[in-house]
Amino acid sequence: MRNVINLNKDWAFIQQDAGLPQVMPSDWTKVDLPHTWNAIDGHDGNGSYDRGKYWYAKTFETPKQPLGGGKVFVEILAAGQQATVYVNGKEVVYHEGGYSTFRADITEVCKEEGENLLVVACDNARKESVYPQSADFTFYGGLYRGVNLISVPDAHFDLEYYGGPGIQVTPVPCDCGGAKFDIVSYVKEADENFTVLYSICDAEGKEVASACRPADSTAVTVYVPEVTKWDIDNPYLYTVTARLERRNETYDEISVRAGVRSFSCDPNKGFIINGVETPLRGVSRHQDQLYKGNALTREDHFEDARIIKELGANTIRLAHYQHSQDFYDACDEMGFVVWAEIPFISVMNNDLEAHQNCISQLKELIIQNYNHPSICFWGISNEILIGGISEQLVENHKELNALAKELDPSRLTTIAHVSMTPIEGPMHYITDTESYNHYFGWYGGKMEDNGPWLDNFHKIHPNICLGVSEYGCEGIITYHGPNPACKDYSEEYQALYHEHMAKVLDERPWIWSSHVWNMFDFGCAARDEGGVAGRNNKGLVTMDRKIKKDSYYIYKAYWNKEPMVHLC
Ligand code: GCB
Repeated sequence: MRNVINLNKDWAFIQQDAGLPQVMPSDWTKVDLPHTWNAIDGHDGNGSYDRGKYWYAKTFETPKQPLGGGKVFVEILAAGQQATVYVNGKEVVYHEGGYSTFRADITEVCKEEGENLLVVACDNARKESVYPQSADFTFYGGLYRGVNLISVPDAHFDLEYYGGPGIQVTPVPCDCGGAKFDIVSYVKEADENFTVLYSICDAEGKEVASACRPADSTAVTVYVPEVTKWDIDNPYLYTVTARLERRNETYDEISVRAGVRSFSCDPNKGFIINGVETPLRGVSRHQDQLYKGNALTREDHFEDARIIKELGANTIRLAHYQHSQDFYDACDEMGFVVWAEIPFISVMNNDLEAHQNCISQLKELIIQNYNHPSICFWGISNEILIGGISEQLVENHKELNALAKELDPSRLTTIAHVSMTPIEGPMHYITDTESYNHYFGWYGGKMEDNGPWLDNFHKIHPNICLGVSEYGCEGIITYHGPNPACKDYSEEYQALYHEHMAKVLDERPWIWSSHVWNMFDFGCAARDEGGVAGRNNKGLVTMDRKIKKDSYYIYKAYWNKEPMVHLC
């Protein structure tokens, strides 16, 4: 059976390019994961934060390899932003992109006896070919999600293909009240004597269906005659387990959760889930907190999701990159419809290498997160217009969209256009749905411009499903201006703006989704606005999660089924 060993404790860390150590360094700082070296820097608003190559080291014993032979993998849940991993002085993997999981087979370099030295060099310096290249948030560096060792027998479920779980489950509801689960698992080194046993259990742990396949042909469709659907108000989850066996002996086992739901978008009816028109109204989220940076625990992720649930939102845009598995788990459990995206943002690099990075980040996003029922949309870019609309830009988008559809025909694709993307032109009709980031009432124009702009677009493109991917304005809790109607960073103006926007969106249920920018204030080393430096203050809640701004309560009143009660 597989054995997963958490390696989060007792690392040595050094904040300089120290070079590859040969033995466990005794004079480096002791840290536990998750860890970032930017947790407390980048808050002075001068744009500078510590960006460079820093080193982590840890010793470990080679795990016992099950059933003789076997393999050992190191799993890095994410490393900001480029990382090289060494075991006993040998490079085992180099990875670009700070938001996805990657693994390396380290069997050959592990010692049979005694301690091994694992070293990771993380580098968050700007690299031209790695996205994001330029964006309005801090690119934290470090081993900010955690590291595991995984040992498996020679015959095992795949661990190497783009960091995926080794199994893909696509549940499709049938009209009869049941569902078919299309399942495929990816098996390594298993001959014709192996079989894969699949079992589907309901939320109470009761098996509702099972199947068995030879290991060389693992795709199967399993029918469950009666299902409870996954929905926003009732996020019902099944567990699908795959067991790799030979002569009744289990070699490997993996379990993932799955939810049965149907969804679509219609230009006039908006988002439809399980046959019910359901306007998606919610928020965007970045994965950081004050003085923790992006080194968040599973509890931190779940707490964020809980605050968003309490607000009454039914959707979250996970901007602008792949978030932690913990957060997708929270969304599966709490019933959010998720828009997940890659950091193809602001500015495109024409080099082929950069385009390849974009492609591999999209592959990782989809392959690693395929089984999360909360995800309904893959976002292929955000505001990628600096430099204008070139033929290459359009081509790259078409290619990314086609790739997303090829890897996952069961979901819809989307894009976040910058406000000035022309209403007509080649950036339209590429993705299944489209959205605009609009800041009328903040960066330019008046808040009253939003409604007419949306109506006009809808008139010109009656066949495009239109959403509002970002809207918002800064609101700083310590600032209360004399005139709430002035765009002055005050909490009052922010509340006035959101009161207007909540109504604009409420009156247009055909807008398939809208996402407030942002649920929480977030780290942005380059900003110094309204007297609070180093962060973007457009959150409905402060970066330390301690204070809910006035605008939070506007949405709470709009979106919650429970009436709000004011106690004097
Ligand atoms: C945008 C970007 C987002 C920024 C936001 C802002 O359009 O997509 O990354 O943070 O504007 O606050 O300016």
